[in-house]
Amino acid sequence: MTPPSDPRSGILIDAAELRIVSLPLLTPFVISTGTMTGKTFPLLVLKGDGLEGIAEGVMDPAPDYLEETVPGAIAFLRDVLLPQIVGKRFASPYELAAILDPWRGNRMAKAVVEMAFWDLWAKSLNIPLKSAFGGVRDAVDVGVSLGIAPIEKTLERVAEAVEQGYKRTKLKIAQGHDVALVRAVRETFPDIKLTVDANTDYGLVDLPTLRDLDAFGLDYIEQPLAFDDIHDHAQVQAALKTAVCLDESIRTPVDARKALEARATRVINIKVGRVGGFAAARSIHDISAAFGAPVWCGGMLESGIGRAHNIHLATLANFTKPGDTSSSSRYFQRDIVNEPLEATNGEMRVPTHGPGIGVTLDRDYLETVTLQTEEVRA
Ligand code: OSB
Ligand code: MG
Repeated sequence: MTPPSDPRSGILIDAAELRIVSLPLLTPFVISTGTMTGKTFPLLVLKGDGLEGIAEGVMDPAPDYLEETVPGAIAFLRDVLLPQIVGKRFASPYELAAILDPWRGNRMAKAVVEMAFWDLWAKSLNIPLKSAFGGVRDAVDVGVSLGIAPIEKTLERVAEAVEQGYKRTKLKIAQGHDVALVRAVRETFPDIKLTVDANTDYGLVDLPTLRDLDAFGLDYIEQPLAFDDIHDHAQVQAALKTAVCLDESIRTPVDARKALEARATRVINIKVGRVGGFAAARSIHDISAAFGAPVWCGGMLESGIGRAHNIHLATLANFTKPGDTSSSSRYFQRDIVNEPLEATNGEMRVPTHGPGIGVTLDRDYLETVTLQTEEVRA
C-alpha cells in the first residue's frame, strides 16, 4: 500500500464519476414556479489518493429556479470542467477554484466540482468538512419549507412541523395564495417563527399585497421579486417593517455586497450549490456579517449528500437563523446515503461518520436510482 501523499503537495485527481440520479419524492413539492414530483440531479465523485470526494448539483432539469439545467450541467462538466481538472494536482480547493473561475456563470455546475474537492481535501487531512473552512457548531438549527397546498392541508403540515420541534416554518406563497393563507396560519399559531417564500412571483405593482403580509409578524419575506433583480427589492424593503430575504438574486459575493449596500435585503439565504461553492458561500457569509445581516442555509430538496454539505456550511458563526435542511425522510422513502440525516427538536447534528462530509454512499441503492453514468479519466 502506498502512503497518502503529503496534502501540502496536493491531491492528484485521477478519475471522476459523474451520474444523473433520480429519486422519487414522497409528496409533490409545489412552489410558485412549478411542481416537482421527483428530484433529478448530477452526482459527482472525484477520486484521488485512494479517497473519494462527493457532491451533488442543485440545478433543476428545466431552468425554472435559475438558468442552469441538469442536461446543460452534465455537458459542461463532462466536456469542459472535468477534463480540466482530472489528471491534475491541487493543493487546496482555492487552487482548484482558480481553474473554474474564468468561466462565466454556471455556478451550480462549478459548485459540484468545488464541493466534491472540499470533501476530498478534508478527507485527505482527516478532518470534518466544517473544520476545513472554520465551522464552529456541532449541530445546526433547522426549520421546514412547506410547498403550496390548500389552507387546511397547510395548517395540518404546520401543526406537524411544530409538534416535531422544527424551529421555523416557511410557507411557499404565490399570487392569490398568500394573505389568506398567512392569516390562517398566524391565527392558529400566533407565536411560531414564520416566514414566506415567493420564489419571484411578485412585482412592484404588488406592493399592496406585500404590505398586507407585513402585518403578520413574519421573520422575513423571501425573494418577492424577479430572480435577477436587486434594485427593485430596495423599494420593497423600504416599504416594509418585515425584513426582505434574498435567495435567487444573490449569486456572488459582489451581489451580496450590492444588495446589502442598497438595503435591498436584510437577511440572505445562502445555498452553497447556487453560489459556486464553499469559498463563495463563506465570502457571502462574511460580507453579511460585516453588514450586521444574519444568514441562513437554504436547500434544494437535496439527497443526503447535498444535505451533509449544507449542514457543514451552516456551522459557520453567522448562520444565526434556522436553515431549510429538515429530515431527509420528509422527502424521500429512501436516501442514497447510509447514515440517516434526521432532525431532532429542530436540530440537525453535523454528520461525522468519517472525515469530510461525514456520510457515505449507499452504492447498491445508488445503482438502482442512477439514470446515466460517465467516467472521466486522466
Ligand atoms: O426557494 O428555497 C427555495 C426548493 C426548491 C426550489 C427552491 C426552494 C426550495 C425550498 C426547499 O424552499 C428547501 C428544502 O427543504 O430543501
Ligand atoms: Mg427560496
